[in-house]
Amino acid sequence: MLAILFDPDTLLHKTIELLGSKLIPALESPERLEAILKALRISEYDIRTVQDDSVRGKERIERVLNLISETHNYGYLQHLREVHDDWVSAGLIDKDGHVLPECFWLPTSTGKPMRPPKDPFARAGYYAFDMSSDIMSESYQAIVGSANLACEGADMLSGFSLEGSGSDVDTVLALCRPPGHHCDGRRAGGYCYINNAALAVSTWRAAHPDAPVGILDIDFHHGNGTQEIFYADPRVLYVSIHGEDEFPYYTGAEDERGVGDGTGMNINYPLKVGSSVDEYMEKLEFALQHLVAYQAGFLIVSLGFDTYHSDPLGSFQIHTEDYATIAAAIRHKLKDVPALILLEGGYVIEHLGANMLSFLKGWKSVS
Ligand code: OKP
Ligand code: ZN
Repeated sequence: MLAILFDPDTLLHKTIELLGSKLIPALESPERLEAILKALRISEYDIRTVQDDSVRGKERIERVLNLISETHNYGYLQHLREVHDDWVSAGLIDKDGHVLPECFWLPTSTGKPMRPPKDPFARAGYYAFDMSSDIMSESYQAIVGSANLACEGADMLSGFSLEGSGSDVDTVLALCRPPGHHCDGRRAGGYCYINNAALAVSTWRAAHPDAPVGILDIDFHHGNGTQEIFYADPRVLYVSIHGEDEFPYYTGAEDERGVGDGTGMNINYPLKVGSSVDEYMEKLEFALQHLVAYQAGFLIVSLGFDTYHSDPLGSFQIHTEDYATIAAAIRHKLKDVPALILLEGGYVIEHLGANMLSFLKGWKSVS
């Protein structure tokens, strides 16, 4: 059975980004999620709202932060929580202003470790790797809400049992926003602030300490953050199919295979700009074979619809009906594995709803 999770707090995050030399509303917008919600409601999917009342809200944030701190840097989390207020107090912006970085940290020959600058203005660039990770007044609330959905989803699935004694929910779709796969635990970037997949792994591990976890990343962009967090981890197999030489530009090559005990546990399938759905399916079959061979007991799907043919940030030739084929292929190969589907990118608002419905139709067609 499929459960869908949503938190209204995630709609509070409304950011800006540069297009050429102009600041515009970011493509990663609340309207994306609203379009998906609308389509799901019209098709009578049951959506569970993860409500935030004040008492539970505080507990929730504490629990989420505890779990996040396994993979995310303490100073970074503090920065996410405080930088907007710090900028307001310093007179840099008004309450409705935006935090955008000026200067990024770069490796140097001095041998000095990187250290956060004291000046809150300078700090923004220390904790980010690009300018698509604006922080506004309510970003933090949305970021924690989004991360919490991943956490709740993993929790729901950890009670799943094939024998029928536990929960019968075997798939959770967490309607996360902001997305997570570009965040490496100490830098925001690519619209991502907390790595929601990493948080789901931490949640799952609390119940199943040594179980192998598989992550299939089918957003158009390489999940550099997820790769980074699990690069040396032998208990997490990360497999990604993504546009070659596209954002985030510096990672995603085939020769990035993991390190130490994690060698072989990171698998990248870069695909050329303009690749067809047939070329895509070929890589997907390889990706699925690896996940099956690994015998993952828990599957996380980082799902982006920016593989859609007309996406402004993607370049594959994938159409609405293809998402059913993709989902059915995943489900067919990994039928008995509890799956947490996390929303990542996808920017053609008018088609996001149909694309999600198509994906779910394909997923449910295999049982
Ligand atoms: C995030 B995800 C547009 C610049 C966009 C960031 C792309 C982030 C993609 N002016 N740069 O993986 O869908
Ligand atoms: Zn993407």
